[in-house]
Amino acid sequence: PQVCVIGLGYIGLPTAAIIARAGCPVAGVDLSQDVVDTINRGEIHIEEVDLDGLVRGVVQRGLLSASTQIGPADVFVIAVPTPFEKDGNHTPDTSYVMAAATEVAGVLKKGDTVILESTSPVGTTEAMRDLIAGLRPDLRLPGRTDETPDVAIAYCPERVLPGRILEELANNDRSIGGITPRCARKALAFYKRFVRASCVTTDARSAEMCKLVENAFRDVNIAFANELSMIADHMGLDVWEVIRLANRHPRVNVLQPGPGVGGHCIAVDPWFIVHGAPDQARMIRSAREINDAKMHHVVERAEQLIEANPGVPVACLGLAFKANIDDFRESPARFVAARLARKFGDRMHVVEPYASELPIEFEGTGATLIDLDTALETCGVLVVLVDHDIFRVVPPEERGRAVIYDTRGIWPDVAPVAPRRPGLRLAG
Ligand code: SAJ
Repeated sequence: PQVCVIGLGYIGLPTAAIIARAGCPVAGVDLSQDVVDTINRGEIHIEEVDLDGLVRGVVQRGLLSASTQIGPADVFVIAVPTPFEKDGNHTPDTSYVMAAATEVAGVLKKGDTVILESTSPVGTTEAMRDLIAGLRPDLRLPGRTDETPDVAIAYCPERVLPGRILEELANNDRSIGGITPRCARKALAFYKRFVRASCVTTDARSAEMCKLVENAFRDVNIAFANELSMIADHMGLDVWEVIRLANRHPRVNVLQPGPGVGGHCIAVDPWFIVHGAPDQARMIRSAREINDAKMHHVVERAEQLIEANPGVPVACLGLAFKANIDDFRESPARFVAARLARKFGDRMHVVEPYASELPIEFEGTGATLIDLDTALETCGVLVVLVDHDIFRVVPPEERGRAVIYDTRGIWPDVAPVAPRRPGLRLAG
């Protein structure tokens, strides 16, 4: 089939490339002319392991091309962002999905399949179907006719980890939710072309909820670890030691505390559940609040430590939202470092091997980007914000004299005592 992938970002571009590799011609559509031009040159605008070679190959073989304009296809895959509104209620913003569906409606023909992949609130796929129905009264749409519908509509979320996207796109199981069972079967036949793992069919609403539940599950578990770290801080306990011990239980697996939860999924998706069932989703809401509060807790603790060591140069280690990636968006490390930079100015330094310059909000603060060796030689206070491998392997003797706040627990020898008294080391 001719495939059209709408949205060529972190999910859409790798998905388009993998479908093309499986031999289907793919037309990618994106709003950005820059993105489109880059892909048509066989290049990529995002960082992802092995994606550059794959995209170059499928573009050269004529299997993938990009455009700002949509054209006819047999299968449409929508992979556009679904943020939430900054209105205080975290209202999901499905306007990009609906805009994409409007474009699809313009070129849709009998026999086509439309698949939504974007993480979406429960009911979005049906809302998309209703929108298309309004725009295309000439087509019989699934769930709205007793006769065989003219097109199939399904929801099929991805569940890939940044840094492992290509591998996980092919090897992770998928849930495929059809508006009707027939829609699910049509989408299943499509995914079987490039997914090696199991594809499980269900209804669209269950598949929507399944994606939200996966990320809420992780958020709640990280919130448990972050709450523990704040309890341990209050009680003067070593949270890492307590977790190490507890995890020796065969049925306990506490996750790792950190400076908060970042990325574009785990800190967002649980709100879609809360928004859909505000009175019932109590723990899921608390988890979000706890993980957000952890960022402020870390800022406060770091401020105390820095103030207790007047005049001493400080290095924040890491800006990325998690270890060993170059993605600085929605990053708690970046939030903490920027707050400290604003407060402590040119005493502040940042070490981020994955960055070539500091993000915009550091401008005018006086803070500078330095390398790890310089930080270890010149900074008397180290605040560990990201667990990059390169930080993990620094031996104790190279950070011997520094006062350390290790929010990720990468250095087991660092005592996790809260900085209630000047000069004490802390962690957690
Ligand atoms: N984190 C901790 N402690 C931990 C684990 C993670 O503080 O023990 C933090 C990380 O540092 C990071 C954040 O949580 O700031 C999220 O990182 P992550 O590795 O848990 O997840 P993401 O955002 O990279 O990818 C998640 C994955 N979802 C789940 O594991 C349930 C991925 O499979 C999804 O496809 C992705 O969200 C998505 O696109 O929804």
